[in-house]
Amino acid sequence: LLAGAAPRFLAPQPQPLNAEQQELRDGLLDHPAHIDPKFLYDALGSSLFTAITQLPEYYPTRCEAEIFARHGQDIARHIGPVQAMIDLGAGDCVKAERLFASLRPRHYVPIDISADYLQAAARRLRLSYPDLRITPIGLDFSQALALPADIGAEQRLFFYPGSSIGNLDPDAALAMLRRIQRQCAGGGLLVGVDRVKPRQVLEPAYDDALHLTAAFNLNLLRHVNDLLGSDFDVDDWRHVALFNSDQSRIEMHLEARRPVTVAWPGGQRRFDAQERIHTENSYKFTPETFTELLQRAGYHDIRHWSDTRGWFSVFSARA
Ligand code: AVI
Repeated sequence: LLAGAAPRFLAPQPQPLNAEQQELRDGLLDHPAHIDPKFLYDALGSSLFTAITQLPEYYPTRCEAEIFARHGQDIARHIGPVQAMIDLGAGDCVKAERLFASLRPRHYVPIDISADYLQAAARRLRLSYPDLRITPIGLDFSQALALPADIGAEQRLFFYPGSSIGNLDPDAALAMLRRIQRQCAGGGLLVGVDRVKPRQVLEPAYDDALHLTAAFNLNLLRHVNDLLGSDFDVDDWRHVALFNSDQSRIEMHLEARRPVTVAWPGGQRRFDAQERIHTENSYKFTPETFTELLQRAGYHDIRHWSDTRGWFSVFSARA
């Protein structure tokens, strides 16, 4: 300090935002605002989703399980021998586990953005399957799908159940299917896909009587607060789910109950009452639209199986 100069106190400067924080900020400043659905899955979000799959209204999980129970042997025959089973968005790994007996993989590679949840699931599996090699990978595979070199290139099966492919916009879904195709040339893909059906069935599945889906959607704001340092108050927001038949998708939004200003280090956004943040799309397919998508992504020898009501389909395709 120079003699006689008054001491100056600098206001603390906000830290520069990391890539994830920039993505969140850009989405919040957009019109309309949006948050990528991958941010639904912190530890609590993953647990809430597991609870949702047990709701009477949320049919996809039960329909898919019915397909594997009824047609598992036929599906396994179509797939052939499996060296490594790579489970995209594995969560609690329960779906893959049900197929171990029929597919008999030697190596199981569960991948999930929610790394802690995945590690706990892998620990549980290791106790039940001491002879199975298990390599859990905590990864956001929505951008890139780099697999460790020790996962052999032969007889790879990518397992992408639950219609998670439906949470990607059409261009991103095609890009994802192509990325998988490049990673498993000579192998295959087993993918679950939700089907178009009446709004009266679709909308309650995403807006259930116990409000678990509302909690799942609202929990996103707490996760964003953790990641971005924002000050969302969950009580200011309402869960909205609707079927957009033109786009063939369920949309989830969070709607401001009153005028709200949300601030984070270095920025803020004012939302009017009833203004929405778009938080998820869940696309619904017909067997024809999904077959065409697989063909465009370079797959062949495509077969599919459905539940008795024709609400859900499982596709097996060669890469
Ligand atoms: C994970 N994904 C396939 C679910 C779906 O049905 O789109 C996520 C979900 N969102 C609300 N409920 C469930």
